[in-house]
Amino acid sequence: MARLVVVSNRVPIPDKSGTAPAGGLAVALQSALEARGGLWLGWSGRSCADDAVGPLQMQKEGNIEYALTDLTERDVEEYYQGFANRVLWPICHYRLDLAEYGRREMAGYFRVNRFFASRLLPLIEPDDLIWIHDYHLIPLAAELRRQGVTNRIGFFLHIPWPAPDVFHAMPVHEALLTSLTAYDVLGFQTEHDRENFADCLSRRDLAARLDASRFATDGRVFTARPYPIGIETEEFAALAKRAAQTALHKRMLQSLDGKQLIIGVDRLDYSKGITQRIDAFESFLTRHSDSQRKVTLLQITPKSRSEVPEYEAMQRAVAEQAGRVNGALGTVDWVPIRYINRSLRRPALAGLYRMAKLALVTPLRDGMNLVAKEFVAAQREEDPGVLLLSRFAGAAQELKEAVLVNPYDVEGTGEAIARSLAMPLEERRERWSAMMTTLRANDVFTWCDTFLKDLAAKPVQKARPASVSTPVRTSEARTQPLRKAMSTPVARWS
Ligand code: ADQ
Repeated sequence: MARLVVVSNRVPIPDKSGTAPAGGLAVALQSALEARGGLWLGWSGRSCADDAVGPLQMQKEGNIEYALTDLTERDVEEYYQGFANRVLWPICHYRLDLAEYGRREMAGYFRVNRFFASRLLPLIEPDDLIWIHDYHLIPLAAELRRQGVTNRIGFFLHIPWPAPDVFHAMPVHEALLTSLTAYDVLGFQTEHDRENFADCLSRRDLAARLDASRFATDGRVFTARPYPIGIETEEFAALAKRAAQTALHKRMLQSLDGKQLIIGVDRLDYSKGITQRIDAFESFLTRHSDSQRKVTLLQITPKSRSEVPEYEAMQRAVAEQAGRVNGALGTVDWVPIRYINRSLRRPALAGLYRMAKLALVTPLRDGMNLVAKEFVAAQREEDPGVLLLSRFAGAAQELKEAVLVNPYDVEGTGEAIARSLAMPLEERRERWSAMMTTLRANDVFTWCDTFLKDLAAKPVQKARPASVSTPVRTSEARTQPLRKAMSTPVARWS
């Protein structure tokens, strides 16, 4: 079996204390790396002055070598906070209105990708399979090809791929699309995302479609397919079962005092539809006043990306909104919404999912949404809770037996909450068991194996640089090889 090299923006270094079990994705990738032997490279999360980036920090755990690099403050500002989180993230989540294009940030994004390529280059062995993850690193394969790498390289996009009219609004869209054609296998969360990507390619005439999954460009063929990501289904179910015995679980049950628990779990992000969800919950309580004092919504929302102004503003908006609903509808002994801004450990989360009668998973747009899958896996077979799921989450393509809603339709979602809470046991069991069958058939280990099998089946590329043009504007000494590309005219940006 070929060695596996994984590259992602952040790297989940194992927690030696064992107190914070990693999420499903990290577990699956680590087990693939452990089996094949491998390397995982990414950003250390630290930033430093321009001339202070040191050597890679290497750490070996069993069969896996972790390689971490620092970035400069400018890198973090331009590549991570700038282009990745203020252009690509909003664009891929259909928020053209929030995208802030800046040439400096766009150039920084390509420059840091080139830097990652230069860090990875000396570590690559001839037969390695290279698997690159997510929107931070789209041009990485093109940079590696430019530096002579002929290995098989795959890419998986964890977030949605938008329709061409949205993607093409981004000034640098053509360079990004072209750089994706340097991969051997491109993985998307859903068929819909893959089709959007295929439409983008065809509108720009960048590749010829050979069949559903294969595309030809520049004398080579690459694959683009949906690989819906799963969770560690059986392990998560067992975790939830064990969590029900803990003291925390008992305290929580006590504090509910017989009220039904409705749960929402999301990173604080505008794509997650949290404000629309609270509006829907308020609408439900107002139109079904007999339910007041009988339910509690627990919204667990750790802050993320607080350095981006929209996130800071959203944090205030959600807190105010929850406070307003609690003020308007709450009583001395009943708080309708418990709003918590912290991350919970996985066992605690699993136990809360299991206790809940209903989960509100209502993103306005989401690549997959693993919370939906975790909630289902955590349920009790004999008396499962109901999953209320946005049609705009990738998970809705698989979990068709959830109660599917349009999160923009606040009153409709409010009515769906009422229907879900009243759903008879038999219907809940039927829906749950169908969803559980899906989750068992496609868990995160199957997802990982399927992708790697497809990648391993690809032929090794011929030794020649890919004709990928990447707009660049940099004078970084550590990115020497791209002098030529640096002369790319500014017109490419717009
Ligand atoms: P995220 O946007 O982070 O991921 P999601 O898939 O819902 O979204 O969650 C990822 C993980 O974070 C889950 O395992 C969940 O349990 C955990 N998590 C969320 N809130 C938490 C909390 N309060 N405390 C502890 N853990 C919490 C991106 C894409 C998604 C895609 C995933 C995986 O945006 O669409 O599903 O990658 O590909």
